[in-house]
Amino acid sequence: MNTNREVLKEFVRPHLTEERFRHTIRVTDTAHQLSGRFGGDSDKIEEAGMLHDYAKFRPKEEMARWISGSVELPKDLLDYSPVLWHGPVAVKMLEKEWGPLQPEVRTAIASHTTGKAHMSLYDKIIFLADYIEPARAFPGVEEVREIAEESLDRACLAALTNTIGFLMKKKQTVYPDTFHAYNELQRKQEEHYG
Ligand code: DGI
Ligand code: FE
Ligand code: FE
Repeated sequence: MNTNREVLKEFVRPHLTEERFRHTIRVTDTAHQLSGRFGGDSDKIEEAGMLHDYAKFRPKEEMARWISGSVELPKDLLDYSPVLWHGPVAVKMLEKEWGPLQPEVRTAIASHTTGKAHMSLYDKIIFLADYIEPARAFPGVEEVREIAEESLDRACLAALTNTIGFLMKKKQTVYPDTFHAYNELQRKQEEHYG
């Protein structure tokens, strides 16, 4: 068995519910499948997948303190849903509670919920794996899974389109980085096919 996986499992398990722990394993396995198709280093995928929801259950007040207190974390997060805070905050908590993270792992964890402009291969793989892991049942997820067989960019774009549409239909705000991610990938498609 992968020793790194065992170490990561025991590290994250106490921080997650059983259901969230199982989601974490599914995201990591899905990320490895995507990486087999699109590339990337498997140790980095493993770490980013296993750690991406590390801060999911931290109290809102604690996450808000991390955001206010860190020079690196964008303060505008505080104007948006607390659901968006656990990725960026996890990176800061992990530096203290786990150890140094490689840059690719940091940004993949930080951007896994919102996406961002100029996502790296790792950012896209974790973002997409979180969206399409086998237990996800959002409307439209099956189409995103099919696109993910062929194109990482088009699959991320489809996931972003669904999420933005879903948030708007529910009359919720959308974090600007989500639009930046959408715009960049949409523009890329237009340049290819337009
Ligand atoms: O932590 P997970 O439940 O595994 O998934 P996640 O970190 O992707 O959180 C997803 C939720 O965040 C999803 O239900 C949509 C919601 N959300 C709220 N505001 C925004 C947002 N997602 C994006 N991309 N942008 C937003 O502004
Ligand atoms: Fe998450
Ligand atoms: Fe997740």
